[in-house]
Amino acid sequence: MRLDVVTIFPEYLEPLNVSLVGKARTRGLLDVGVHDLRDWTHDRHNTVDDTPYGGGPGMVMKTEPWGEALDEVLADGYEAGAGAPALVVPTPSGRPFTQELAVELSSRPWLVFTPARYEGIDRRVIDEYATRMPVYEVSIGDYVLAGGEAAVLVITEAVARLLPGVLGNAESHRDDSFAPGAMANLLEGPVHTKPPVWRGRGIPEVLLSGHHGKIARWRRDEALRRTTAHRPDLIERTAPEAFDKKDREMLSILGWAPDPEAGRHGRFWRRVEDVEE
Ligand code: 6GU
Repeated sequence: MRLDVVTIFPEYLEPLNVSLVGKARTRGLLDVGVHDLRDWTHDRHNTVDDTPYGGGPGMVMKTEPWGEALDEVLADGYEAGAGAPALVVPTPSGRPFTQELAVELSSRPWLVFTPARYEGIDRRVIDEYATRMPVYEVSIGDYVLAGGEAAVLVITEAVARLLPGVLGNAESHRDDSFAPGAMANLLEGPVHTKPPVWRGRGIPEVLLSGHHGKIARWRRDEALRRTTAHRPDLIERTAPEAFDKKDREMLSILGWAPDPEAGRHGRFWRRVEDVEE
């Protein structure tokens, strides 16, 4: 896979040299280009922004540097035979970045990222490139960052670990917490390693039992415990068939009960205090 990033802060993308993504690069699984948007400015001050039409606070990134930069980066990739490009535009007004979208992006041969600063990029730039290639406007969560560079790092890491050969075990993605198409998406429970006692704290007995069935059940119960506590929405959107008898027992212990109107609202379990008699 080829990745290009056009930014006014190329040094912000240094982490792409490190750890999983860095290793994928040195192993030739990932070809990354980071480009300074200001290389495509022609004035003394390397201006990339201007005041917004219609007024209002902040500045807007100008069309011309982005147009020239993207034309050149795209021409270079085409020459190198990178495959069909897609533009990834990080923006708080984008669609939510999910594991499902990470999987979709990981199947593309070439991603070009356009992280913006200020109030964003002149809309005409995105509209222009959308006539030539798929454009993904993506948000990484419900909060506002000062710029899109950190989002590029987030998206890149989520995508890179899905590429063939990057992680050791190809099977493992299927069991990711948010793997698309899973019966239920549950958060992972706790994990432990040696020593067996640390500051007086031991390991749950069952993990030392060697009983694989009991261990799997314990992990599932812990996942249910954690998910009800931190992400009740994941329980509520799970189809009832995804919960077996033991799951239902655990959910009941955790204070969850079948929704009396199950089926009509597509949610099966709800917290007992929400249930009306
Ligand atoms: Cl992708 N960019 C910015 N600036 N803020 C964000 C974001 C992206 N995702 C969430 N907040």
